[in-house]
Amino acid sequence: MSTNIQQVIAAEQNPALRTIGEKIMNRQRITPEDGLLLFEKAGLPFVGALANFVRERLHGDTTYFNRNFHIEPTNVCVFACSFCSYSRLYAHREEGWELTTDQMLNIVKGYDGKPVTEVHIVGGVHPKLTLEFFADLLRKIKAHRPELHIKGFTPVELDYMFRKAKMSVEDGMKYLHEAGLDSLPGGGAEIFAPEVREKICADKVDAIGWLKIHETAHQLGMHSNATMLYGHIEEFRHRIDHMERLRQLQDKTGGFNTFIPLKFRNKENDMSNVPESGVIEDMRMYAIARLYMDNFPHLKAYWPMLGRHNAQLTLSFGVNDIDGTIDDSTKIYSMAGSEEQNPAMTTAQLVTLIKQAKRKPVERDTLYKVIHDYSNMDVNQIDVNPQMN
Ligand code: V47
Ligand code: SF4
Repeated sequence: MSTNIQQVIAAEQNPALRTIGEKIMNRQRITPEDGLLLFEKAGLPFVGALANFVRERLHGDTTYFNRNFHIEPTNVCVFACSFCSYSRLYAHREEGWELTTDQMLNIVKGYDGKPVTEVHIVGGVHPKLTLEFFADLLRKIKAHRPELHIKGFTPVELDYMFRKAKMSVEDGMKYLHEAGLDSLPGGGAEIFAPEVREKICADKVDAIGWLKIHETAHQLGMHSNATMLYGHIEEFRHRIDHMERLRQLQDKTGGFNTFIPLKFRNKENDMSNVPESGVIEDMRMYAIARLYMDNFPHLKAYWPMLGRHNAQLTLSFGVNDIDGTIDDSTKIYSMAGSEEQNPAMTTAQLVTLIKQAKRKPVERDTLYKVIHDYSNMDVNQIDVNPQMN
């Protein structure tokens, strides 16, 4: 493996890129300037080979997925992010949806007897859905199925809930954690740089607020993920600034599990005039993320956003996780024009997708504990065993 990567580095014409390649090979951290140079000058074969080298050094061929479903309590939202195809303003709430606690509990009960390990709860910011409402929901889900991991709420939702309840971030996070919240998903981060944020999501929690909520969760012993919405009006330097802020917080807390670059999709939103990135740029984004985020154990390609075939391709460009079965329980990405209009994959389909990429499919829980290694299992065996679907 190392001989190949040495050959790739030696064959690179640009001496500055060769120096970056050597740093990566020698486990040295690359700087923001190095990251910018990779975005500006490096071809996909170069960053791709390096990212694959790092991925295999960390995880070999292991590629994780999980069995999960989403609950989207509402798409009514007080904010008006211009990239969002999913939300409806409070003034037009009759066009949106708003689930009751019983309806959400019934969704959870619909998975009784099925081997899901995680529920992902995220939605719009509805002014009437309070901290107390969500704490009650968490308690009821845990009372029904204590072992189900609840990954829920972005800092956008949390910041609004805490402020309305007049609670500090510390007290609010502690309260929800005690009610049953296990970890935080990565959403709401978008692009941290204020000059971009004010154009695409001016009124919601800023970078400092987002990072503070994740830091507080980490201090409570909770884990979380981080995302970056890329491929719209941001410049490469904004991507580096975003990743650098996350890398610094991770140095401090070690609480992030996964970094998830999210490709901007441009259907039915106020940024439909902005073209979507192409596949080469997508793969370069994943590869450079793997090289830059050296203290993030995992890099995830979220298949409902990227489409399953491009998600499969990312497995050669640094990615070691493709998220879960989903079971057609999320609308954020289909409404934004993803090719996955009804995102759902069986365990057998996920295993096949990973095996086709010549990787080793491993089911994980939210915290990356191995649940089952499918590398030596025939996919037909999965279908006949209902416990595995
Ligand atoms: O913050 C909204 C993004 C995010 C669009 O932690 C869009 O495991 C592209 O964060 N085009 C929420 N992206 C989803 C999210 C997430 C998803 C899956 C797994 C995890 C995890 C987290 O969705 C938002 C925003 O960045 N988003 N609209 C759009 N048009
Ligand atoms: Fe609301 Fe989230 Fe959509 Fe922004 S991205 S409008 S905060 S649902």
